[in-house]
Order: sequence, then C-alpha cells, then structure tokens
Amino acid sequence: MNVQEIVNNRYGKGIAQCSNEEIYYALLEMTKSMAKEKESNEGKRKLYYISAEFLIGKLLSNNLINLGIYEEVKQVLAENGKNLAEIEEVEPEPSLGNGGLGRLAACFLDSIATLGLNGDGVGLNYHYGLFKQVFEHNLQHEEPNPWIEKESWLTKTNVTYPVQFGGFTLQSRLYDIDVIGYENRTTKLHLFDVETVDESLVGDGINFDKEDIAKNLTLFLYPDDSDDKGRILRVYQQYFMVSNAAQLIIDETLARGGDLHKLNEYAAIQINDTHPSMVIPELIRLLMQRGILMDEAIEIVSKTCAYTNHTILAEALEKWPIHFLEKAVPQLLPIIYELNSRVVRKYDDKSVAIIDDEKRVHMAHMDIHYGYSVNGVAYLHTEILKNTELNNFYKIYPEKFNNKTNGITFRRWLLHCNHELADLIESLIGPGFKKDAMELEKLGALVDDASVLQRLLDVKNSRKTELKDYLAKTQGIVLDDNSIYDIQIKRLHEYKRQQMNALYVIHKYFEIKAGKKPTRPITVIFGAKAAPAYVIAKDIIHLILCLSELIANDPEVSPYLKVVMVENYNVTLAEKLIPAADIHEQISLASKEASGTSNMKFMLNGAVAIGTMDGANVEMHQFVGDDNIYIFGESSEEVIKHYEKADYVSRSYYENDANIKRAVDFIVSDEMMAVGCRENLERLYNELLNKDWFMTLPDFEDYVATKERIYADYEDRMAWAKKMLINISKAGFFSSDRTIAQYNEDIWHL
Ligand code: 8GP
Repeated sequence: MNVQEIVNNRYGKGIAQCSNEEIYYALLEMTKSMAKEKESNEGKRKLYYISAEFLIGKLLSNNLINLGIYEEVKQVLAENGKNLAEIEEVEPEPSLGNGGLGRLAACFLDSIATLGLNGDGVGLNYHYGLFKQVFEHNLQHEEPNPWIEKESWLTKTNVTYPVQFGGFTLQSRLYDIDVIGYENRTTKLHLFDVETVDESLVGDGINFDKEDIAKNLTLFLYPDDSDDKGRILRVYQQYFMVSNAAQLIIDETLARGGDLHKLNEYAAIQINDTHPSMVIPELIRLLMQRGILMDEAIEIVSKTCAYTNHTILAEALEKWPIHFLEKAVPQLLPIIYELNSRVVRKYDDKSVAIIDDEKRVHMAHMDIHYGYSVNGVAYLHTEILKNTELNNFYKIYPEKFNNKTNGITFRRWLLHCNHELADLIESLIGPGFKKDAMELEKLGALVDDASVLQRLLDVKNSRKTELKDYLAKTQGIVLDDNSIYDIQIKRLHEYKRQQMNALYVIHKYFEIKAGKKPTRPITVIFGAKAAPAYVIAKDIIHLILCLSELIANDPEVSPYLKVVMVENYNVTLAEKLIPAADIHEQISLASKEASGTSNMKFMLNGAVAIGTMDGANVEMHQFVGDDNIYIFGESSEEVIKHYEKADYVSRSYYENDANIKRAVDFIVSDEMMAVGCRENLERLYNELLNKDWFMTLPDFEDYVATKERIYADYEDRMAWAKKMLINISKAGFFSSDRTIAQYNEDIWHL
C-alpha cells in the first residue's frame, strides 16, 4: 500500500486534509509493513550483538531512505502541501543510549542489515531514554525522556522467558524493531522488557524508587549509579538482558536444528563493552542445565563470545562487588568462582584474576579469559590496550587482540542529514559512493576545480542558514550565519576537555577587549549532556552557559564572539549541527578518547578538525595529511608518562603562564559571579588549579596558537574549500560498512 491508501484507510480522508501527526503515524504503519515484507538475513552462524545501549535516533527518514522510497514519499506529500521535514519533527527520538558506544551499536545494525549479514541486536526496552536536558539559571536539570507511544517502531512478540533473580523470578517480553538495510534485507533489534514496569514510580525529575525491581527494571537507561541502590539495579538490568539473550540464542539454535555442543558454529556473541559480560557465566549455566559438563560448557562459550573495549578510563571498567551478585544473581556465583579459580591456578599474577582482593568481579577480565577475541575501536586505542592498559593480558593471549577502527553509517550521516551535499557528490562522481564509500576518493581528482569548490561552499552556507533557522525556531537561539561555526558536540567529560574550549573563549574575550578583533565573527557551539551525578561536568556546563550570557550582553565583544550551548543535545540535533559545521573540536587528552565517531561524521560533511593525536584522529590525520587537519598538544606517549610518573602539577602552569592565569582567574571574577553560582564556579576553579586530572593547562598555549591558525586559514575560502573536499574524499574508510565487514572477516565468520 502507498501513503495515500494508508492515509485513506486510517482516516477516511486525503493527505492534504491530515495533520502532520496523522501522516507520521500513517508513514510509520507503511514503513513497518514494508519492512516485514523484506527478507531477513540468514546463514548458519548468527551474530548476536548484545549491548546495553542502542542509540538509534529517529527512524522514519532513515527507513524511507533505506527502503529507497524517500524521494517518492517526499514528492507525494509535497503535492499535497505537506513537508516531510516537518513530519519528521513529530517522531519522538528513542534516546536509548548515552553517547558514542550506543550510537556505534545503532550504526552497526544498519551496516549488518545492509551487508546482508545474519545478525541481530539484543538489548533492553527502556521506557525512558537518556534524560531530557533542561537549562535553568545556567544549570543543567534532568527530566524524564519518554519515547514509547501507543504506536511506535516496536512490535510486540510472543517471545517471553523466565528470568530468575535472588528470591524472585520475572517474566520477560520481547519487542522487536525491524532494522532496514540500505536497498537490502532486514535484521532485528530485540529489546527485552518486563510487563510489570510502572511508570508512575517516577517522581521529581528523574528520581524513582530503586528498590522495587519488578516495577523499575526497564524504567530508565542507566539508572543513576551514584549510590549502591542504583548500582545494584544495573546488575539486575544487565543480568536480565543477558539471560534473555542467552535463552533466545539457545532457542534459535535449537529451532534451526543446531547442536548445543557446537553452539559456536551457530552463534557468535559480541559483548559490547562489559555491560553484557554476565552472558558468559549465564550461557555456561544454561548449557550445564541442558546436560553439558562444565569443562565443555566453558569451552563452547569461550569459542562463542568476543569482547569489544570502548574506553581505557578505569572508572568505566566495571567491577561488581561480589555481594551485589550474591543478592541479585546468586546462581551465577559458583560459575564465576570456578572461572576465577581456573585463572588463578594457571597464572601466578593477581592483576589478571577475575576476582580481586577486595572481592570485586572484574567483568573485562572474565571477557578476556573466556572470550576468543578482544578488540579496541581505533588503531591507537588498541595499541594502548595491548601495550599499557591490558598488557598483562596481551602477554598471555596476543592472538586474541585485534583492532576494529570504528565507523559510521553514511545513510544517516550523509544521505539523510545532508541531502544537498549527497546530491552534489552524486552529480560529481555518480551514485556509487552510496554503496561503496571508498568511491568518495574520486572527489580527489576535483580538488583544484574552482567551480566544484564554490558549489561545496554554497552547500555549506545553506546548511549553516538552515541550522540558524532551526535553532531560532526550536530554541530561540540567534546565530550569525556569516560567522565561523566552530562546534564541539559529545558527552560532557573532563577528558574530552570542553573546559579547554571554554578557556579559549575567555582568552578570546580578553583579546577582543584589548582591540584584537577577529577578521570574521566566531560562533563557538557546544552540545553536551553531563551525567546527573558528575558534579564537575555539570560545573563545566555552568561555565559555558555563564560565558554565553556574559558575552551576549557585552556590546564590545558580542559582535565578534558568540557562545552557544544547545539544549538537550541528541541524535536529532547532531543531524542538524554536523552538516553546518566549519570547524569541529576533537580535543581530548591524548590516549583517553578510544576513537570518537563525531570526528568521522563531521569529516564526511566537509568540516575541518582541530584535534589532538587521539583516537581515530590519528588515522584521519594519516589519510588527509598535515594540511587538512589541525593537530596540537602532547602525544599519548607523553601523557602516559605523566600518569606513570605522577609528575603533573597544574598550579605551576597557572603560575608561569599569564594567559592561563588570566583565563582561569576569570572563572571566579565578579563578572562571572554576576551571572553564575559561586559554589559551582569556585569548585571548577579549584579543580583546574589543584587537580586538572585531564591536563588541560599544558596543552592550552598550543591550542590557542592552533585556533588562531585555523581561523586565519578559513579566510582563504578556496584553499579552505579544498581542505573540505579532501576531508570528504578521505572519509570512505570510516564507513561502518567497512568496520562491520572487518568484524565479520576477522571475528564473526558468519
Ligand atoms: C565511547 C568512547 O568514549 C568513544 O571514544 C568511542 O568512539 C565510542 O565509545 C564508540 O566506540 N565509549 C563510551 O561511550 C562508553 O564507554 N560508554 C560507557 C559508559 C557507557
């Protein structure tokens, strides 16, 4: 059925007579039924990509593109006076992830479906996604973020499993979302839920009763883990996810005539960070329940599970106290003890034990010993895992370690979010790049063609105007589209160093006051959510919002410098911001950003990076060369040395550098106090002065100098356009189709 027929059936009227909302639901129905008609991917060995997060974002347009009917639908609607972009606004965003790791999982599903691989995603059906961010008095507040409506992308299935916890059992229910590949087949995202969840538990903001597990299990993505109740709820969530996954895997294997003794020939399990790690003992337990002896069960599972590490930050590597597991999942403990004692018997090295002296279970250690593959997510990250963070494991299992540099789906991050650029590229090199991203290389032949460069600049300008209009309409933000858009969007974390960008803003503010006016106005745009319990991260948001207000009200500075922090940064906003960026900030402390993926999205959309030699920036630099990316700051080797020697003293940088002192002092100036809260600003000031764990100050002068260089280079418009085109032409490697093909080739063997 086409749109007209569905609209007619549903509402008994024509498209022109319908509201945008009515049309949205008609398109949802149509898309879901078209997905069901597509064949799903098949094969003997099936991949289960288990992840606590799938940050899928809105699905309508992307699905229409992948079904190959976007233009047709857009036209039919236009003929009836309707605008597809406005209809897209009706869809609530499923924010079922925090950031990079969750968005990566969503890109991966798109590529798995597109490449025709036999693999599904498995996760949880959170009723509330990542909190909705609201700014009040220049501070972040958190509100619940519901996304499930009477009609949604979810399809209720008949699949249900019992999941046993210490003292009680819950019955699960599986909901599916069809994942539509680009002009290809489909695969599924399986989201498990419990029917007893009670949304009325949510009280003030995002607070809720954390103790009634039957009622709160899937209520929120990542419940607040600042206290033990929140932390143990995470254990319940994680076990619920993996027990369901394990039961599904066994069921599907048996249904396909598979033999559980050879489970690894029928299933590959990718453990996305450590949140799904309990699948290892759970699967062993379930195989033993079906009569397989422990030795064999361990061997089977070890040939089935593979682990991806997404961060070297120690606090993000999960270690669960044994007493949590005793309470939530006592049936797993005998198995975990046995897995640990096998390790301890074999290796005389406490650092590789699964259970430590403080009686905590190291989830990553279990994954490495009892999985067959360990991968990092960019070249440098994997090298750091091998040589530093996980070196003791690498020495035992060198063959398990491999790198899979991240990628992004070009369907969402180019075809969907930047139609105009995609059209320009198609007019230059044909449509082949849509299926084979490496074809973007062909653009390399055009980098000296002035008319092509001019068209590229025109597309960028129109995206900038579009962002200006969008932010004016949705957030009341006024942008100058003749200014340079310099954008930093990512989770708020000290290691990502939004604070360094903010210190630069202060520096620039003083320069302008002193008469050094930039040739062209600069707009520094931030988008970031801070974890609700991450105090310093919230203080950094406060700093940025205060600077934004202070500068906007200063007539001497505001014509040249503007600071914007968009509210509630999410996938939908990223899709508007990225195509409009001139410059993107990838300024993490070298060694700390495992990969980054926004860097790839910006590159693909013709923005130029300023960044450190960290994560996938290293590979980007290799592809585009020194002239087309602005690298600064200490190297990862230097940073790692500072940590090893513990020799970094932030105060000495502050005392010996007048620019640093001036910028840091301004945080607690009278001007700032007039717009901000003393408590937050003083805390941040003291943090920078006395701790600065992520070494903002040593890189500051180099950062300032590099920013000046990039802004100056921007003025040679043709030379800049060439940089843009080179970035686009070299982006092909960062397609998630390439990443997924490599996972399949090296790890999954589907
Ligand atoms: C992120 C990394 O920080 C980022 O560099 C990388 O690109 C991305 O994963 C995908 O590989 N890590 C996380 O998002 C992460 O560790 N999240 C856990 C807290 C949930």
